[in-house]
Amino acid sequence: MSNCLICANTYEPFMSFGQMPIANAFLSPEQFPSEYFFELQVGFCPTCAMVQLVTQPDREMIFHENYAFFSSTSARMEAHFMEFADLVIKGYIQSADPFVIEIGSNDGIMLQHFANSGIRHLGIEPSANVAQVAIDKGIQTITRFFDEQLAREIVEEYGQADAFLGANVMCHIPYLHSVAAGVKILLKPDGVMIFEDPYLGDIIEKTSYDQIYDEHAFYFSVASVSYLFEQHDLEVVDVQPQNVHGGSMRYVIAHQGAHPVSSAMVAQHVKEDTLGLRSAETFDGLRKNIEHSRDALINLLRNLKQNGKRVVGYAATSKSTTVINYCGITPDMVEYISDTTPIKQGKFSPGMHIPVRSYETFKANYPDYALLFGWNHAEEIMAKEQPFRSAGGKWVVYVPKLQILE
Ligand code: JHZ
Ligand code: SAH
Repeated sequence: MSNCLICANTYEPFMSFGQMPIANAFLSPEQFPSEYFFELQVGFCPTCAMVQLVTQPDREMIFHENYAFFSSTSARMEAHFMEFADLVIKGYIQSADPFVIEIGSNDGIMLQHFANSGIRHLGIEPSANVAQVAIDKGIQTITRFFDEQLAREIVEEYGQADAFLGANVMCHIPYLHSVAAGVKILLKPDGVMIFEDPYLGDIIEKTSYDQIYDEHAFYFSVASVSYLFEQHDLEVVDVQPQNVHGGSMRYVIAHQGAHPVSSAMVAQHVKEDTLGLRSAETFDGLRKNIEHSRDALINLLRNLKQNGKRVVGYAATSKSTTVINYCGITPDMVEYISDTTPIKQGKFSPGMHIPVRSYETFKANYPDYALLFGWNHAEEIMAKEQPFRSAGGKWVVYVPKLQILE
């Protein structure tokens, strides 16, 4: 039995992935002996509907000055955050001298659009190396973790905000009550919080279990997010599904009663009941689907190895750490992983220690098969990798189900 981080009631984990390393802790051989592992377990709280990790490593072990994920590694995501900023500028900040805050602002992929438009802005980004990239672009950034205490300090120094933004960060923060309390203090009376994260409904529909790793403390639904904010006299007034990171949901939050609630909100609640997002049986089904997905992938990789095929991984994503370690994918099955991020290249993948090599290595000598760890960027990647296919290369994709694309 564990205690829910949102409503404090007890719940049972529905699945353990076994011992897992930190998803973004790419390492060198001298670090192998001291590599950190923890039991990755996930549970569903029947009281407030929140899906969550049972334990999460300390935040300083995950987010620090050598954080390996830089947001601006995908052209599709660059375009997505330009559209997000544009929506906020045109639709949500009407005051004379608006002030916009973003938590988890990373290398400035979204805030750069506010900075370039001369809008008062502030990024909150605890991982110093990625924050520095934003600072170098002229984006005002504080290198700290956001919580209620920091919210008080910001109000004192800068005043309240018109918009408080976050993408792929809220689900990373176990102390969400402190964040919500901070938002309550920080938002102007008619201000909005807008954030997006991978959506639980998509994870269940696609069996995209690789979204489950140390960084993701929560797997949100409209039901669980509504429950959280109601505790702080805030409410979800709109939801907008997003076609990124394998299916995300954008939530618009406001002070209770300050904005009308959209019909999309009402419709999504109904849809979630149909999807069974409040029912424990759904998660038993998810566990079974995850086990089938693992068996199918590992059998295929064993088979390819027996037939002497060369397989390499494409994109050393955080998600790949769960797939590789849960399925037991070893360096003799996957020769190396190609990745465009300099800080990951020359290192080894967490847990199974598959080498990470530059994208140029992939282009110089195509393998027989590329295992698409960046399946959420499939459209962007397939478009630029036509030459690989023309040369006879095949893709192995495992979400939503195992497929070989010739
Ligand atoms: P991508 C991270 O997840 C971590 P990850 C985090 N927890 C989260 O929620 C999301 O981001 C937002 C490489 N790549 O975006 C670059 C190529 O090599 O799926 C990166 O190393 N070639 C915050 O890590 C990695 O993929 C390419 O053509 O699962 C990024 O993977 C492309 C497009 C990417 O995020
Ligand atoms: N918004 C970007 C970055 C997501 S990565 C995008 O969608 O691509 C998540 C980021 O949140 C990391 O850079 C991490 O350092 C940051 N983060 C983690 N905990 C945080 C907290 N409590 N407050 C603010 N940022 C946090």
